[in-house]
Amino acid sequence: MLERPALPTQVDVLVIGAGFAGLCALHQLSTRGFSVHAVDSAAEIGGVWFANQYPGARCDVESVDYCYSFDASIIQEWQWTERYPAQQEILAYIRFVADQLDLRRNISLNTQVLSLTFDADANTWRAVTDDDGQLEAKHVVMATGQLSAPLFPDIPGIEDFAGQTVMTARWPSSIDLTGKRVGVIGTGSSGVQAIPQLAKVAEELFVFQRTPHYIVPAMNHALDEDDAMKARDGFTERRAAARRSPAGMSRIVGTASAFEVSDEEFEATMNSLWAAGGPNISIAYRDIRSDVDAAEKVGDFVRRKIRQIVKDPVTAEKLCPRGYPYGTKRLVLEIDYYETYNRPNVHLVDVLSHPIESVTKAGIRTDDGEYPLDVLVFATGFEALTGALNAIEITGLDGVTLKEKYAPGPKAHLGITTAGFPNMYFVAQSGTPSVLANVVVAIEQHIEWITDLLCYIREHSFVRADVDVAEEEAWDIELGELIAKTLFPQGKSWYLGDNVKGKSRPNLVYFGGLDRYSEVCDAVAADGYRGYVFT
Ligand code: N01
Repeated sequence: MLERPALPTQVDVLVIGAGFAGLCALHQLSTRGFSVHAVDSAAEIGGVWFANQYPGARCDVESVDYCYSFDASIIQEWQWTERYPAQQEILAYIRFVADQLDLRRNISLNTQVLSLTFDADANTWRAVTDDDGQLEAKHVVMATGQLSAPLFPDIPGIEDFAGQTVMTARWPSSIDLTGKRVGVIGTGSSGVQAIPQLAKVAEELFVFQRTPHYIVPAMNHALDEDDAMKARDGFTERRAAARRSPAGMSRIVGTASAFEVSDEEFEATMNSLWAAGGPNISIAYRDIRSDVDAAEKVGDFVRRKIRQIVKDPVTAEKLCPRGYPYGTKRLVLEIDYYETYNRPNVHLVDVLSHPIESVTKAGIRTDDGEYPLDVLVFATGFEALTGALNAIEITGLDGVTLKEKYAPGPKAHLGITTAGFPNMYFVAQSGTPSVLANVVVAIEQHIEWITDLLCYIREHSFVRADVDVAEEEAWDIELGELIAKTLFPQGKSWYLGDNVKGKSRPNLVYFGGLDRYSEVCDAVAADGYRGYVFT
């Protein structure tokens, strides 16, 4: 029997999602005196860190930064054991936080919200859940995650496959790949993390690679007592710097151009950043993310590294990313990824040159042969930012659904509230910098802002907070202008919605940085929440 704690019938705030954002919202809003309840369709709290249990799943933000800042005792008591935390450790952290703050009593798990309908007379949202539960809430906080709706690839014949199919984003705990012929489709962050682990147990591993990604070493390592003490002592200062930074991490961004230094100096800098591990290669010089030639210089460096590590030159060339600027897909951090291709049981299949034609009963057929498989793993990504919202039937004013409104692309004032859907607030979703930043820092900024907004509404006895269409249009224009200044339009990525069929490059992400975004949000609040229309 699934655990289904009773839903309350009425609350001030319904929070949808019990991952990092949902728990933060639950805590902050309860602390400010609101009655709050969170629901999540999963069997446990944790959001993506509960869902993504594939072997090798790990965060690409350092553990000492990938955590909440709002509770001093949690900062003091929790001790991370690795530089880049594994999924199990992050989930343990989230559980620890929920228990410390006694959050579980206000969370209903195994509870999927099927629909949300705004009652314009009562100015409340009515939620209906999959077990016929009903709840009324004055406000709804959508903490539904950025990358929580996995994409199943559109390849003919998948239903004919006689073996087992698995998604990295829904990894079953029971699966045993020992002695199996395993195929993996997808070489983004999920695939790159899973492949070295799968290679250790599978008899044969076939990696079906379409676009080689730019991948750099994580150089993960254990953290000792000394590291933990430094992290605790420096936490407040480091977090304050993170909040003032574009990426929500305290880092030193190079001020020189990649062309102002000699080739020797460039190589030495890149080598030292490669050896240190992490994503800082991307910020070594000021123009790497804005000048295509500077990006290419870094791309050349990565390709040289691949050729040094991968022994078979044909495989090395296939792994070399080209044809799009460095940095325009999310940079992937790896542990033993390139080395894995030196194993005799690992085979790279270039499906860019030889496209997958179909999945057959026996395995995968490309235009130059068939690969017999026992298990097929899909690490094929997510419908970023809008996917989880689309899964709920959300009906706002005048019977308009969010799906209808968002069909041409999402538009929301500051990425937080969309006109016609009053009293609903999106956390760290489209139109915000969240996916380009340390998302936990972005979430905290959002929840603080939304909590202040709800307090403002309460103080003024307002019953409805909608936004002005002109303001959300202006925000969308700003998003577009910021995207146009970057190299991203020259590549294809989920940041632009390119991985979802039929999406016509909406302005999904705020490319101005978390620091600037926070300033804009603060100015809007200081101006009496400019753009909001209160009743
Ligand atoms: O998904 P992706 P992901 N045939 O979209 C390929 C976060 N995350 O789950 O590039 C063949 O990056 C697709 O190929 P192509 C992180 O933000 C973080 O790996 O479209 N291939 C691509 O290689 C990340 O960016 C962490 O040509 C197909 C792959 O599938 C985001 O989640 C860990 C295909 C999808 O890559 C998404 O990462 C994991 C097809 N039909 C995830 N369809 C960490 O914190 C898709 N592909 C480290």
